[in-house]
Amino acid sequence: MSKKALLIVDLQNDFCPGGALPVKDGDKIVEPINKIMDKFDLVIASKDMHPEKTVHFDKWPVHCVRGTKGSEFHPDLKSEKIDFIFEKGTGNRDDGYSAFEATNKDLEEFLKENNVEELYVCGLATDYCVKASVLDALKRGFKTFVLTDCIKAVNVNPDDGEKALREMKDKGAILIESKSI
Ligand code: VGL
Ligand code: ZN
Repeated sequence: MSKKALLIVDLQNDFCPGGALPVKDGDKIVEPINKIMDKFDLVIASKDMHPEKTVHFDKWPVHCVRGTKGSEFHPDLKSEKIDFIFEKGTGNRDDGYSAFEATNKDLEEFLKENNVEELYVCGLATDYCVKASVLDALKRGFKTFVLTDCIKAVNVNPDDGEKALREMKDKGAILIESKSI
């Protein structure tokens, strides 16, 4: 039987208000995500997990450094329901935006071994790690859904989130709201 997995991207303190690289309203998606976790065969998450020194910090403020509070999940996320955590951006020469770049386990292999054919993606941020993960999932042939009320964008430029959504849709992602799960 093919399975459905929920992928929660980078719902970490540093991407929420008060964090080092805050996404506006990043914390607002915790509740709708908590509500849908039980509807999936598998719940997995990615974590941005950087070393203290990395080329990534030439472009971004220092965030999600391994061992810091900022790298932990938002405290209200029901993280005990997460079956596996994929760490990415762990080297000092890569950005590691996509969960498919995880270094502690190969996400594609994991999904195939678990007969996952449908991947539902939510989390932070729409215009970077969510987008990169969704496009990589599509390239690998997964039926890929984006939960539009369970994502938020960094919006370095004001319409980056909108553009990212359009690009994901154009490349084959299915945009849905969490209430229709
Ligand atoms: C992210 C910028 C830098 C993300 C990670 O999780 O979307 N964005 N590192
Ligand atoms: Zn990062």
